[in-house]
Amino acid sequence: MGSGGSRAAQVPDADRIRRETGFSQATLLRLYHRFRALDSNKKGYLSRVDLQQIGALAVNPLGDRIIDSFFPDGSLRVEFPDFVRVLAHFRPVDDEDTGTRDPMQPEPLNSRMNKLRFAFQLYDLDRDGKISRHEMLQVLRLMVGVQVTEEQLESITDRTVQEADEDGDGAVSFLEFTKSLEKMNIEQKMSIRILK
Ligand SMILES: [Ca+2]
Ligand SMILES: [Ca+2]
Repeated sequence: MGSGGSRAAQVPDADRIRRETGFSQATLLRLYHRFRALDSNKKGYLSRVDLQQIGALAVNPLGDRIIDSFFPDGSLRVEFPDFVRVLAHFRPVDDEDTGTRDPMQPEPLNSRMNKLRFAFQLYDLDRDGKISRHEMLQVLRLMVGVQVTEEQLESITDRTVQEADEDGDGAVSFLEFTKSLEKMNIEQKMSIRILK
């Protein structure tokens, strides 16, 4: 790994980002090149328009929501560490895991729980910790496409909320969300290959 060190040195803050995200040195370097290529007029950060050039997001029905999650707190620019941190949620499990994780370190960003947290906030637009019926409807509208009538969409929404809503408050809490997705292979669904 000796020669890799000097190359990765080009990436600002490389060691810290690697520890935090679990990306290998080589992947981090490639992501950095990708970041710089997406940065249309060499601003040093990415705008919304820059991110819309990522093909995997352009074809994803929730692509716009995912792009939103690069901009917490209404900021308009994504710096490299934030770019990598969001992408780390989509890092396929087992891709680069060495199996020698330090138990004192925080859970990796691509763990099942962190992927679920990330997915949950794509639904929970007002961030009150619950997916309301209305929020569920908006996501399902993005996902089911145009072949479904408004009426069918309403009934799919009702069924989806009812199936997950264990305490009967008409909304889906994070716990209810994780339970309803228990049988789903979220690790696989939430893996997007950004480098191709
Ligand atoms: Ca909500
Ligand atoms: Ca509930």
